[in-house]
Formats: sequence, structure tokens, C-alpha cells
Amino acid sequence: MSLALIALGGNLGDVVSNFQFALDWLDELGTVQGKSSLYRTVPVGVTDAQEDYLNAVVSLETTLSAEELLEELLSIEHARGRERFIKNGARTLDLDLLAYGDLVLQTEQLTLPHPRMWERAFVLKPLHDILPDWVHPVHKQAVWEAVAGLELEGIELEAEVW
Ligand code: PH2
Ligand code: MG
Ligand code: MG
Repeated sequence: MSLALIALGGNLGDVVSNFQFALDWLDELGTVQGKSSLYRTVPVGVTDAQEDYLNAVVSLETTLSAEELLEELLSIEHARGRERFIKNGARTLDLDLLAYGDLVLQTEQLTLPHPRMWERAFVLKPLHDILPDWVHPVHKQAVWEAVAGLELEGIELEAEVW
């Protein structure tokens, strides 16, 4: 059993319904252990004008390997109509594998932990809801420490329950 951390994001269509769809699917792949609040966040690193994002993080205990889980995440995205035209373009559902236990890995398909997770408030703030004491296996820093050093402007609580 490994604990996988998964970030959910989206800013197109009925994002909450897409998040719920993803959560139901993830629950079939193991046990969803933690589910953050839902946050409304200002788009980061996009060049065109875009709607605000909704973001959340869930933790999943699973026997799937990281690669198998990644395949499932892509299938879930695909089932909700995500089209990959433009890098960082608006999307209906984005599922990013943030971490898989303490695994540190770099392959063509997958870099773990996610290379940008430690600088993204829209990831760290929801992750802090469920696992404030989780320690990044490379930075050797806890989530609460990383959050304390962050500018949290542009991250708004949308709903505690979703
Ligand atoms: N995802 C991106 C690019 N920018 N900005 C916010 N606020 N939330 C996201 O999930 C997000 C983003 C690429 O995946
Ligand atoms: Mg993605
Ligand atoms: Mg992403």
C-alpha cells in the first residue's frame, strides 16, 4: 500500500461535478483517505485571460503502482473531455500526481514529486488541509513550513464540503 497525493484543478464547465466524478473513480482504485476543501484560485502561469480555477487535493491509499495510477488519472481526465491543445490552457479537469509515498523518480512520463508542487500555493494550501505534516522527500520540509513561506493571495476558500 502506498499513499498517493493527487491535485485536482479545472476552470471550464461544471468543475465541481468533474471533481466528484474523479473522486468516485479514485475511490474504486483504493481508499480515499483525505479530501481537502475546495479553493477558488487565480490562474498561475497562463498567458491568455482565463477564468479562476477550482483546486483541491486528495490522498489515496492504493496498491496500484505510480505508473498504473498515472494511467488511471489520464483515463479520468479523458472521460471528462479534457482536450490537450495548449499547454496550461483552460481545462475541464486536470489531475496531477503530486507524490507517491516517498518515491523520488524521473522518467519520461513521470517526475515525482511533481516538480512544481512546492512553489504552487494552489497545491500547498489544499494539501495543508489534509496532510500538514507530510514531508517532501527531496526538500525535507513539511507542508506547513512550505505554506508559512508562501504568498497566499489569490487563494480563496470556496467550500469545505464538496
Ligand atoms: N494549473 C495549471 C496552470 N495554472 N493555476 C491555478 N490557479 N490552478 C491550477 O490548477 C493551474 C493553474 C496547469 O495545470
Ligand atoms: Mg496535468
Ligand atoms: Mg496541472
